[in-house]
Amino acid sequence: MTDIPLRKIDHIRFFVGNARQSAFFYRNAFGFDVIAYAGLETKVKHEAGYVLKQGEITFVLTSPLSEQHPESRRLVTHGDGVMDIALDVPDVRAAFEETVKRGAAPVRPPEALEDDSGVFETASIRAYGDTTHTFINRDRYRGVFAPGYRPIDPERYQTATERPVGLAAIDHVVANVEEGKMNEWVEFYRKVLGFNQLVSFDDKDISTEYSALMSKVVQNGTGRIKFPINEPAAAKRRSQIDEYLQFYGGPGVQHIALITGDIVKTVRAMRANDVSFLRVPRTYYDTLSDRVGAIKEDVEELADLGILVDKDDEGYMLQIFTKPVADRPTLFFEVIQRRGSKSFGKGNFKALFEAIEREQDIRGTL
Ligand code: TYF
Ligand code: FE
Repeated sequence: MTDIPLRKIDHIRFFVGNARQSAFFYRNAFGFDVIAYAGLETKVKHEAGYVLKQGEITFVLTSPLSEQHPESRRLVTHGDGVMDIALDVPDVRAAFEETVKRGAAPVRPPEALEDDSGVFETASIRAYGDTTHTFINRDRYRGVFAPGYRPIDPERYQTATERPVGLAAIDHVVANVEEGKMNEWVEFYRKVLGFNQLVSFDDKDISTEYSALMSKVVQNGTGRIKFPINEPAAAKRRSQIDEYLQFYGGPGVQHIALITGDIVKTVRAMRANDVSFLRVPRTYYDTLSDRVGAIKEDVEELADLGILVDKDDEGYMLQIFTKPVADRPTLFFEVIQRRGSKSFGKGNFKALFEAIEREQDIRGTL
């Protein structure tokens, strides 16, 4: 199918129990600036919203202000998590009408929201589980984020955080779907949005002794938007994907990978801010040089911080994974630096999944 013209991921919207406190976390631990707010003080009655920015990354955190909020049940079903991956498009109506014609389920029809700052256009379709994609166009909008939002009160937060973390952009956003559904969702992105399949990992690539998963990556025509899709695969013990599906109460966003230009600096800063990362055994670093050859970074330093390295024929990449950021073992983050490689770290899957399984074992969910 032909591409639906998409410019980039505009923002990721999280639905959380206490947006005020989540904003504090993403600001002080992840290094985001809190730039805008919506809520009772801005005449928004049903929810509170905080807009956070770092580099090109925009996160929006929303919480319902009463049970009457149409999405309030999400919190019981899913806990905190991603509700929407918003896509910046040149033409909201065309994107909505064409994707619905190709089989997408409509969630909200095209709407032009207006305030003193101009016109803000939006429309939404359903993706996996309760996750949606909102098409957004802000070409005729000059406001800080969207109607209802005002710049954050400087009494509340100074714009710039004192300790820069250096996260720059979203690299990919990963979905977990039920067993047997991965190919259906790959087809959805191909058919409905005109994405291409980039790579595929089967259970042989990524099974450890105990558990397994399969994964395919779809991307848009420009390669700027990448969505890996995982499903659990049968194995001796319970897959991490099954654990996610149980605790999230269905399919949803598993992890968001954020690009940095200097992963050592970024991970140092996040660790200093008390972000918890997964650890692989120290022996991982004994064979690192044999596996990836010469790299610019100091291997001792990577070992101290727990940063993983993988390479392909175009270069290498460095990556690390946080532990889940909520009480449920659901959403987590990846920090990634690319030095030529376009890969997803296949060479790290075994060490990484074993590290995840050690956490599952502690939780009693393996
Ligand atoms: O996005 C990816 O494909 C990599 C690898 O549970 C990965 O980050 C895949 C599944 C998973 C954790 C990491
Ligand atoms: Fe990833």
